Amino acid sequence: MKAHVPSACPLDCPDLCGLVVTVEDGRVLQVTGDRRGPLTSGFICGKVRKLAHHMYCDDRVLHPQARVGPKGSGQWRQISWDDALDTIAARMAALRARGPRGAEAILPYHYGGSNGWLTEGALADRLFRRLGATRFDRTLCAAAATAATRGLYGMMPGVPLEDYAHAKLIVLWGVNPSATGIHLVPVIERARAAGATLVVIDPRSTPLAHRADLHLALRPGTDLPVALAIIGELFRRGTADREFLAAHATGVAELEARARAWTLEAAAEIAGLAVSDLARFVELYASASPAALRCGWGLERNRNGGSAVAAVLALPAVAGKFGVRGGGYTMSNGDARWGVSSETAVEEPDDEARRIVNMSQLSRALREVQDPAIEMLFVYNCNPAVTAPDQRGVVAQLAREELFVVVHEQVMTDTAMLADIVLPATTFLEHRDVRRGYGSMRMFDSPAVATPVGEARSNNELFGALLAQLGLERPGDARTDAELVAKTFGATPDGEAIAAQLATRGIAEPPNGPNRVMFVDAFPGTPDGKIHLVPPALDAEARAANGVGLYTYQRDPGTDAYPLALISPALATQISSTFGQLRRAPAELELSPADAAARGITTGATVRVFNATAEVVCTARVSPDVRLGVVVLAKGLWRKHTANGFTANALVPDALADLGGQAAYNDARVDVGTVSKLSSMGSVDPE
Ligand SMILES: Nc1nc2c(c(=O)[nH]1)N[C@H]1C(S)=C(S)[C@@H](COP(=O)(O)OP(=O)(O)OC[C@H]3O[C@@H](n4cnc5c(=O)[nH]c(N)nc54)[C@H](O)[C@@H]3O)O[C@H]1N2
Ligand SMILES: Nc1nc2c(c(=O)[nH]1)N[C@H]1C(S)=C(S)[C@@H](COP(=O)(O)OP(=O)(O)OC[C@H]3O[C@@H](n4cnc5c(=O)[nH]c(N)nc54)[C@H](O)[C@@H]3O)O[C@H]1N2
Ligand code: SF4
Ligand SMILES: [Mo]
Repeated sequence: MKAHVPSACPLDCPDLCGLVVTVEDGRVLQVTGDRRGPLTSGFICGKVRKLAHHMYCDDRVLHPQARVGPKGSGQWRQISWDDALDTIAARMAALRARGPRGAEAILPYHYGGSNGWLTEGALADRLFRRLGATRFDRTLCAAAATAATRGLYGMMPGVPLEDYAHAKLIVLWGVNPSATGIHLVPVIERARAAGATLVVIDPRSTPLAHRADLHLALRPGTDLPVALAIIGELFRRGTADREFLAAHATGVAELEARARAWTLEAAAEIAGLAVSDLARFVELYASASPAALRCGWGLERNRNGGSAVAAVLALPAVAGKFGVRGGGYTMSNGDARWGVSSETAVEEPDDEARRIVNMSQLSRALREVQDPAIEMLFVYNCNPAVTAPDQRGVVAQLAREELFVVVHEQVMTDTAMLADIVLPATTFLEHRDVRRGYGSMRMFDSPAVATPVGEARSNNELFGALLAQLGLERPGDARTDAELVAKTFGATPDGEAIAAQLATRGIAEPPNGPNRVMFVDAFPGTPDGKIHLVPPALDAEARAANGVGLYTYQRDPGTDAYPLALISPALATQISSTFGQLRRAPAELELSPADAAARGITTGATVRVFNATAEVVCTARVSPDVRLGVVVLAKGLWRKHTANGFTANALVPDALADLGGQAAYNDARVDVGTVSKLSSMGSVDPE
């Protein structure tokens, strides 16, 4: 019998859509949007409308399997869950038995691709903490932005996306909602219909840049001088809101000094912009209110990224844009105050004395970390073979015979291909999860609505079984999803209020309401309740990373040999690499008409994108939407999408941004050449 059941989309997307899922005999037939949340409005993106294709595709992992041939050869033997768990638990126990730090030879590796509180942390964290495995720093995404936001404002909800409808000026800075958070687009259109001005700051002409009143197509990695020059100019023109700053901010004089070092002319020169366009931005921003600034993640992924986000987020403070509905900034609305923590149910504190590995430097860790070296890598919720920097290094390390690699996955990803044991994982309609939004300020508790395919098991089933098998369970541990949820929400009165909301409609608002106005009823979560414009801790962190400190521009890493900036923005059809197995179209490198002409490249040509580390062979597309000196190869492509099995990540150095240990994807510098012939093995002869 067909049923229409409510669910929610936990994919790594700001919108957190409510869903209506049509299910028949445990099988998903259709997925559409519902109206429980304020943003979804009954429509969802094409990716999730086609979720059934993902769930029932030929690449789905159905059973546990062990490799039989050499690593990566794709030869597998189906094994039982019991055998798989025995093998893994025995290896873990043996490493642990070597001594007090023996288990540090185990490295868990995970991100939050489509995972909420039940499938991201919970029993996995409990297992690896109790084992004493190497700890792990989650830095593939938002690490620099989070460090900057929390440093300046602490935990503080930003402008709710639905409040952009009230804005008279909307600034989209390094963000492309047309692909990465589509429900903001109609809100922006509503604001524009009511007379709002739209500014887009992005090296590419994104769909909204085409419609914008002003598009600043800056060079990648130059947001810092641009934002500082704007701040400096606001001070120079006397339009900085000194009264607001005196009441609500520290570090004003210090920021002013560092910003005044930049003139509009100097910033325009470095960023490749017209001075008049920068001046126009200053005028617009100084005069319009409410002004809503949506900061994305494009600007954090370079050596200046943390400082750049900090400077951009300082703008509404300097210009006095808070205190009205629709005024201020939005970075991550995951910082809404919920009064509950997913940590509560883990039952095992993190031992900060244990060593930690930065996930953005996976190849380096597998190659260099000693005493003990990493012997077992346990990957879940993640696809590092195509999402981490230094792809060549990562692939070479994963392919080492001595490294035991376990991958818990829904589909046979490029990472799973390099595993010793692959375990079948449920998708989000096949297990329960609880997720709070980072754009939409809502939380959903979404039950399992479909029967897991094959022998797929959820993360908590897997990690719960390993805890039991290794004798690491303790009396009173919350074990089932229901117990974990009860423990999480039972810990505080706020949690109980949220649980009551979730129990009635599956959706909850933050205890103090979702649509707060910054500096009216939402204030910085810093200890003194003030904005810290130059937080000493961030200054010190940046200094440790770049030798000079916060707000100090590090020059472009381009060289004569590799002059082009390679950026890797999101695809509309995938979430990072998720759903990539469904993509048939080959990878396309986009480049500007002038850069293409200078190299004799036309659309459809096979090209080689290269630097000293690697090369990627793919098809070129000449596009007027890309600015001079920039080439674009999307993030999340799979190895099958290029002619030589490497993607943008092979060209990405494993150096880090200035804050948060963030991967500096957009610091890749390359050149591009045509390719005369392509052998069947994908090796190339450069022309
Ligand atoms: N469809 C879809 N939606 C997604 C995702 C996806 O993969 N696909 N990913 C999700 C995840 S994990 C995240 S983190 C978010 C990311 O959401 P966004 O931040 O919107 O995504 P990106 O495409 O990475 O980057 C946004 C823009 O930054 C620009 N950019 C690149 N370098 C710079 C720079 O130096 N300065 C400036 N100002 N702009 C720059 C790019 O051209 C791009 O248009 O989206 C989420 N939503
Ligand atoms: N070149 C370049 N690379 C980038 C970026 C960039 O800008 N440029 N940005 C990056 C960004 S923004 C991000 S967020 C990262 C994302 O990096 P990843 O997290 O590695 O990427 P995803 O594609 O989201 O991979 C998630 C995987 O987890 C699996 N999965 C989903 N749910 C579950 C579950 O419940 N259990 C288990 N066991 N598995 C599950 C999915 O099938 C999928 O294969 O990539 C980064 N990579
Ligand atoms: S990926 Fe984003 S837009 Fe698509 S259904 Fe999920 S939350 Fe909504
Ligand atoms: Mo991300």
